[in-house]
Amino acid sequence: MTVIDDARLIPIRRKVEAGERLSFDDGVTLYRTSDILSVGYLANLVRERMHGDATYFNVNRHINPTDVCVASCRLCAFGKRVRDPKAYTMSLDEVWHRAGEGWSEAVTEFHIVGGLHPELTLDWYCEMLRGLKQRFPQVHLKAFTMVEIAYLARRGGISIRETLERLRDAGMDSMPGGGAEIFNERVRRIICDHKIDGNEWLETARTAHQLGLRSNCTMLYGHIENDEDRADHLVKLRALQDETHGFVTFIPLAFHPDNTALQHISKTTGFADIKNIAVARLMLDNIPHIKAYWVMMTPRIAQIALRFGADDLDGTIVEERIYHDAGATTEQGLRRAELLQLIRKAGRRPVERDTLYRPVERSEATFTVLV
Ligand code: V47
Repeated sequence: MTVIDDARLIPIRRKVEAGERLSFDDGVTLYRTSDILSVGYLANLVRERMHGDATYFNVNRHINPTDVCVASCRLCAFGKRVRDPKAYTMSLDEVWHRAGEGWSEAVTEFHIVGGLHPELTLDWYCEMLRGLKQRFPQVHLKAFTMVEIAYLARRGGISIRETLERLRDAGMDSMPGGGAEIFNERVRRIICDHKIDGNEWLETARTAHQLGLRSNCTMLYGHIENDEDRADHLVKLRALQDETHGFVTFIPLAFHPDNTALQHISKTTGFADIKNIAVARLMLDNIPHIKAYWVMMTPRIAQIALRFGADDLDGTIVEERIYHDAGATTEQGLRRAELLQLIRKAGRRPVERDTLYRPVERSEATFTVLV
């Protein structure tokens, strides 16, 4: 039992201790309070109830086949116009070659996302996936945000379901959580007006889950959204999860303003980053994992988050572009040993996992997924 400084949290503590669901209003109250220790205490209670001391990480590699993007979102520093001399698009051979580069430790996951390229076709992406599976049959392909799927469907003149089926049949194993941003339309119109809207993002996720694909989900905070927008976003994710049970992990993403059209906005603080982890753990009672994405939070804050509701640090990554284009000063990748050290020094028990959280046993160059 801890001392609760903010009396508004007392009814919330009662609900959390009784395992009851929190409401939209509770979410707003949690975002409004400065009593971060009480919020963290409650989030840690839930985290330990669900996972004990286990803290997950994976050995993965990010691949961003192109930064060409037709969307021009104000929030983004990664996407470039097709004629921008600084834009790049990898050939299929380059994607396959890049996938095998980097550290010697065998990766268990490729995390593949890119811009909305006006010329790359669904067939091109399917060939990319088939080529990766052929060369790296043991590696899980977590590929394409709901935004990329919806764009490929629209360009190809086919349904979202058929697009997902074709990608799945070509080797897509699951999907990352990006592109959700904030579902509120007022905010979305300002930060990413050329993207699918919140309902379309949710509908695409629903279809993916109905096809048996698992995915992650995210929320971008620290720009022009308010407490109600964030609580609403979490409640909408929770409602879809009640229906499909398809979300594996939630990742709160802090807005990085550098080199974006919103660079006048201040960077988020450590306080906000920790708070977003804790509130997510409390509100998303049906999503198994909360990820403290170290690239975005810095390894130091991500480590603290392991005591405020997070049970996952993400992975080795090797080469990150989206956050580094927007001013992230963290490393491009971390070694497995560094992730182990961060987790152990937080007094937690590291568990290497695959994308679907099955434990992994490994030597340097090979791994076995324990089922
Ligand atoms: O979709 C883009 C966001 C996302 C900026 O599923 C920005 O395991 C902050 O989704 N500042 C990509 N955020 C990252 C992402 C992700 C990362 C790690 C793990 C997983 C997972 C997913 O980053 C984008 C967008 O929401 N983003 N620009 C920016 N300037």
